[in-house]
Amino acid sequence: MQSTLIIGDIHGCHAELLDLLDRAGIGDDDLVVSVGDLVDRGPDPTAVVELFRRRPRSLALCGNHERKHIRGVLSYSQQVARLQLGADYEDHVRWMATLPYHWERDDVRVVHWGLYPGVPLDEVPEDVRAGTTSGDARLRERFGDRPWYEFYTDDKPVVFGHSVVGPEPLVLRDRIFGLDTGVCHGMRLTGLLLPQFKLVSVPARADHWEQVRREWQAPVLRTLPWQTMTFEQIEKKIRSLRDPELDPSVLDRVQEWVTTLRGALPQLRECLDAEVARISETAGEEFGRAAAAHPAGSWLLRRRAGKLSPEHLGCSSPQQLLALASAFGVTLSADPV
Ligand SMILES: [Mn+2]
Repeated sequence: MQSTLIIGDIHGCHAELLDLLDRAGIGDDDLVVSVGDLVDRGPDPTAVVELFRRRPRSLALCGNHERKHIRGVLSYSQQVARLQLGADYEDHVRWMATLPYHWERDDVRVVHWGLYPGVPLDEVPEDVRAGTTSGDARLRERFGDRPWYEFYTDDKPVVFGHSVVGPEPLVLRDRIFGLDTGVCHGMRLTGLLLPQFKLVSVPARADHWEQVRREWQAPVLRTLPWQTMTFEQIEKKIRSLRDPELDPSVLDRVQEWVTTLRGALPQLRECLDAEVARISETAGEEFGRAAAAHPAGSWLLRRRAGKLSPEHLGCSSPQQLLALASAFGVTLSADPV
């Protein structure tokens, strides 16, 4: 008889996915359904996505993590996954955008996170089904601090993920199944095998997110547009990325880079002033024309007009400061990491 295996949040844990398919005895004719959150935090999102894209009898719902990629809202774990997915990233995200927000059959309902009990699933807002922050706000409005499933009284079983319930799945009244057992955090990957409604589960091979977040920190930081961010944005970014559990060395390097760049300002001010004085002397009335031909022309004109702050010389970003430095042949590192 054909089986259906509904799997909780996989989050890029491909080895455990294979373990689970094996443990559940899933063959090519069986149907594999993911509640969503195929990617982010785990070591191998590419293999997980490709498995669902290639396997004929498979289906993945859109989780809040896919939705972040689709909407281009990339926090740290999405920035990591974007690098992990590599050249195929855009293509995989286009595929994510085709995923449904729920799946329903005569014997079961599946959703990544929330629903309104008694309301048909396709009438429940997408963000509630996906479990985004805005969806959570809607649920709170309706149910207060109690989870939606405590209000679920239907006879039809409902399966969801999204909220880590611990290493063991949540089972209420034998028909409410919360399957996110935190495999990416070193707990377990859990599936529900139909038609028996039998729980199957395998242990995580490691606390993947703990490792992945460290391993990808430097590559992610390298992708940030440090040169064109303002110095203010850089300081803010560094503060927001400081995490006592992460290796601070990359952020320290960015901080040092900024300090070095800014440290060159007095020297650049001297260069500017010397050049303003020289051009004034040689060009006299023609200062404007002579200065405009200089690579630091706009700085010279502003400096002479008293319109440059002596502290930052009108350089609000590294890119501007580097341009000024290069106009005077001062060599500074353009790359922090
Ligand atoms: Mn999740």
